[in-house]
Formats: sequence, structure tokens, C-alpha cells
Amino acid sequence: MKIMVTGGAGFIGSNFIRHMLTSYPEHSILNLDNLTYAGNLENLKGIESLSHYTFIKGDIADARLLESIEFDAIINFAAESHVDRSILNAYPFLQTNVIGTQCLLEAAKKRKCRILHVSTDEVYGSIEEGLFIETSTVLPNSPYAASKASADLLARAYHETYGLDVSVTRCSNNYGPYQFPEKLIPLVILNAIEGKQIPVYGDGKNVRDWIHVSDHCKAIDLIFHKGKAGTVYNVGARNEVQNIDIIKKILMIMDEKKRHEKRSFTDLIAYVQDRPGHDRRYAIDPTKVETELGWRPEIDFDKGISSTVEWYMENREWWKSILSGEYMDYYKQQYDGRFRE
Ligand code: NAD
Ligand code: TDX
Repeated sequence: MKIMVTGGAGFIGSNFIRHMLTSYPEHSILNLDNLTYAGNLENLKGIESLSHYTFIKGDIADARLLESIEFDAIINFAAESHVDRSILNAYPFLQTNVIGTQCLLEAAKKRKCRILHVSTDEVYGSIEEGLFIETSTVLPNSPYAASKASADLLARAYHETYGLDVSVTRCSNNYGPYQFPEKLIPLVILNAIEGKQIPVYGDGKNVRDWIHVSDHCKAIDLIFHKGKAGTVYNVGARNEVQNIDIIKKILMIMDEKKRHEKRSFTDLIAYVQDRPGHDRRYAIDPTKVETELGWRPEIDFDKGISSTVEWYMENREWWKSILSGEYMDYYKQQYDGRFRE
């Protein structure tokens, strides 16, 4: 089977491609990614030369390009993914997350093939108490969340109208290696290493439900192979943490690793203006994927966060080239125009 993974040069997509190439050497993986600021081929270092892996630089919203590519199934990770950026400019979010997803649904419809669309718990909005289930009302609060919710609704419509074999996954906040340093966890680690302030939005008591990226990847693998068409699966590790607690935990781990220095990293914490429309709490119920498909998260949060801190400490070259912007120049020039016309 030739599986087209979109957005495979990003954080979760690259972790997923590694997982698939190891778990299914019989499948070939095609990575379609247009290398936005968040796409980094360094995330895939070491696998470019594998015979069952191919990279295509291209846009998921390019319907003509999609027609020219051969594949048997699609797993869609490609997206604009950062809430703060969507608040500054929603347009690229609608273009990629809505129009792009619609182009992929259309391409899957033409080929009558399976498509798994990777979505987020943010589509449900904020919940003060209890947990969101798959049939909870979709009430997105940021332009990012609204664009993801729109794509989810299109996926549903393509199933109802055309009988498309599509499943949607809604996962909670991921952490782990190769996450772009605009997101909370890598930002805290890198700012601490560089002695920069750590901005805490509002009172720092917003709650997110955290899952290690490798647990998310395994859930997607399972849902792709065994999930029911036309349905949604929540994916989460029942691991709710307040932002300020996660920040303090990371800084404590870093303090422990640097005992010789007098200054504590916790001095770097700075409360700043809140994010507009900042969702107070995300919490999802993953019972469906657990009982229907037997998925369980495997990575304990304390161990996962500690190994993640270590990964960023040991992979300085990876993030230094992101912070300096070098990663874009080198890789983007290499691929520009090569597959487009
Ligand atoms: P990311 O920003 O790290 O990566 C996104 C990738 O998509 C990049 O490689 C980028 O180049 C590519 N891309 C963007 N626009 C494209 C386009 N038009 N055509 C082709 N490629 C394009 O994102 P991520 O954190 O890895 O998230 C992946 C998916 O998972 C997204 O759909 C996101 O909504 C969803 N998700 C993320 C999280 C999380 O915590 N990060 C949680 C739940 C769901
Ligand atoms: O500097 C910061 N300070 C801060 O307090 C940043 C970047 C974030 N925060 C807060 C905002 C959130 O409450 O930390 C929390 C996590 O923020 P992000 O890492 O930006 O993630 P979030 O907004 O929760 O969205 C993430 O999880 C769901 C991903 O970016 C989405 O793609 C995914 O759908």
C-alpha cells in the first residue's frame, strides 16, 4: 500500500512517518509537505534514503498536483497549527486547514480511498468541568480551532454525501521531540537554556491535557487500520496539567540537571498579557478508542517530559538552526520548484 502522509515534515507528521517506516516496511510512504516555516526536513534525517520513502514538496490545496500523484490512502497532518499565529492572521489557516483538507477529501473521493484526517480537541472549545466526548458540540474559540472544526465538518459531509471512507481523530496537546519551538513546552526549554524570559499567558492556570507524540502516532496507526468510517475518535492520555505547573516541572528538571549554576531557571518566569479568547481548560474522554480499538497511552508523563527536556538539551543543532532561520534557507532552496510543474 502507498500511503500519502501530508504535513510529514512537521512535528507529529515526522514522528508518525518514523513510526510507520519502522512498523510497516511493506508499505511505502509518500510525504507531501509544502515546507512552511513549520516544515523541516531535518526532522526526517536518516530516512530520506530509504527506498520505501518519498518526499514531494507541494501544497495540499493544489488539486492538480494531487491528481498527478499515485496513492492508495491519505493521512492528513498538514495544517497551520499555532493558535497565536491564527489570532494575528487567520487567512493561511482557512486556506490550508479548510480548502486544503477539502482538496484532499476530493482526491480521496475520486480514488475511492481511505482518508484519516488528524484534528484536535480544540474544536470542542473550553470546558469547565467534565470531559468532551466525540458527540459533544463543536464550539471553537480561536480562528485555528474554527478552521480545524470546519475541516472536520467537511469530512463528515463527504462521508454522509459520498460514502467516503474517512475517519477523524481529535487529539489533545502533544509533546515530544521535533516540536517547533513556538509551542509552550519547547519554548520553555529553549528560553531556559538561553536565559530568556518564559512568558506565561494570564494567570497560568489554564489546563491542557498532555500526551506524548509517540502515543498519538500509535493511536493514528490503529485508527487508520481499524477505525470505523464516518466517525470521530478522541485521543488523549487523561493527563490534565495547569500551564504553570508544567512550566515549573520543566524548570525543576532543568535545575536538577545543572546543579553547579547558582541561578535558578524559575527566576525566568514572567506573567504576560493573556491570549485573546484563551481556552481555560481542555479535557477529552478517550474511552471510545480504548474500548473499540484497545489503544492505551504507554508513556508516563513525568518520564516523557524528562526525556523530552533531555532531547532538546542534546539536539542543540536542530533548534539552533531553527532559531537562526538557517533551516529554511538550505532545505527550501534544495526543493523549490522541483516537483511543482
Ligand atoms: P506542525 O505545524 O509542526 O506541522 C505542520 C506541517 O504541515 C508542516 O510540515 C508544514 O510545512 C505542513 N503544511 C502546512 N501547510 C501545508 C500545505 N498547505 N500543504 C502541505 N503541507 C503543509 O504541526 P503539528 O503540531 O505536527 O500538527 C500536525 C497536525 O496535528 C495538525 O493538523 C494539527 O492541527 C494536529 N494536532 C496537533 C496537536 C499538537 O499538540 N501539536 C494536537 C492535536 C492535533
Ligand atoms: O508562550 C506561551 N505561554 C503560554 O502561557 C505559549 C506559546 C503558550 N502558553 C499557553 C497557552 C496554552 O494555554 O500554554 C498553553 C499551550 O499553548 P500552545 O503550546 O500554543 O498550545 P495550544 O494553544 O494549547 O494548542 C496546541 O494543542 C492543540 C497545538 O498548538 C495545536 O495545534 C493543537 O491542536
